[in-house]
Amino acid sequence: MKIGITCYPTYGGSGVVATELGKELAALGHEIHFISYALPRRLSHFVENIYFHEVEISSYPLFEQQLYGLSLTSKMLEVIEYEKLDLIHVHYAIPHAVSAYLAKQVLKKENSDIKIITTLHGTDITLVGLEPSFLPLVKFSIEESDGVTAVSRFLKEKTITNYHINKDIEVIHNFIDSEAYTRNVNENFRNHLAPNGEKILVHTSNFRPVKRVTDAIRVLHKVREQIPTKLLLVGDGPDRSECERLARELDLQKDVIFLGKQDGLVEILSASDIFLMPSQSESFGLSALEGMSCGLPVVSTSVGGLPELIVHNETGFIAEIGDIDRMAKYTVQLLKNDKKYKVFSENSRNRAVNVFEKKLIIPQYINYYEKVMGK
Ligand code: GMT
Repeated sequence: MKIGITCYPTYGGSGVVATELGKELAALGHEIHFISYALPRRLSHFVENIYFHEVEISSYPLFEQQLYGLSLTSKMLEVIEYEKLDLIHVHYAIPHAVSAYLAKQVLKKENSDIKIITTLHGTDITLVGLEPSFLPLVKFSIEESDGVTAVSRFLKEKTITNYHINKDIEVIHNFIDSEAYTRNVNENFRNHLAPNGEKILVHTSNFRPVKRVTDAIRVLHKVREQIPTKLLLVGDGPDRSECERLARELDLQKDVIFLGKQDGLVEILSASDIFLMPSQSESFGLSALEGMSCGLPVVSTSVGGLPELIVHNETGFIAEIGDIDRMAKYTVQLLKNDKKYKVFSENSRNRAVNVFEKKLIIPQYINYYEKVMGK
């Protein structure tokens, strides 16, 4: 198949899923055309069967704001026509699904039957899409897509109830390359981070308010009352300054290690003991899956799709949003009991491999493409 993929190219789960999916499809012989405003981060080197088309955003003195949605439609039109695409798969509804819909309408006049598949990832449905000004357009673009997938059962249900959508939505969970994401401890690195043999908690995110990163710092504060522990914070975003301020206020500036944006996640996850995910909203939790694949038990909140990923009392523990005491209690339980920790760590790895490995999930996308294409 010849497939166009549109996603946000920066850090973020939807871009990661889109790019890794494209790479896997290309490896299976499909021709993949990424259409985005910048090269997706995970597409850093040449891959056979993958092409990149940059959306040029026109500037003109009259346009005080950029016309990204329209520029994207124009680029889609060009790529669909000249590369003879069979379908366009857009990741994150806003504005990608609308841009694709418009391209399809333009091409109808030329008897094209390009198919549009939209994958819903999270805040496109649970937060941004619910803004009254966006809601009707998000609903419309979902209803007009030829196929729609959601990354969890939770997100599917939310879409149906919040947008009153009467349409089949296919649940296809996030996936992991469990061979790449496997525990590989670099003792020097671990000793550097925790020179006195401290335990290590880790959290990776884009530091948006929805991730409640400050809760991870408060959990560390509680855990340290019982066990010497460090917290690695990977990523960057709007709440980073607030996190740095809180770490200073709690006198944890030496124990909260801000690593910023990082590419070498496996090394960092492998050096850690427990993954913390205190999110307020999380449609699936790809970063927690990356941790699980590296053998980390996850202590998280019970929101969104997290219970579809984390099995309470088997691969980690689930608590209510903001319940710092409980998250700290669960963390201490695991850190204090080596035998229990080992069982949870193995369960985490096994669940990542047996349920969310890319070899199991990629065929679900291919089957869905074929269904939508009417094959
Ligand atoms: O919805 C977002 O926050 C954007 C999106 C992204 O691009 O980072 O994240 C979502 O998509 C991931 C991949 O499908 C999911 O694993 C994340 O749980 C989800 N984030 C949220 O729901 C907050």
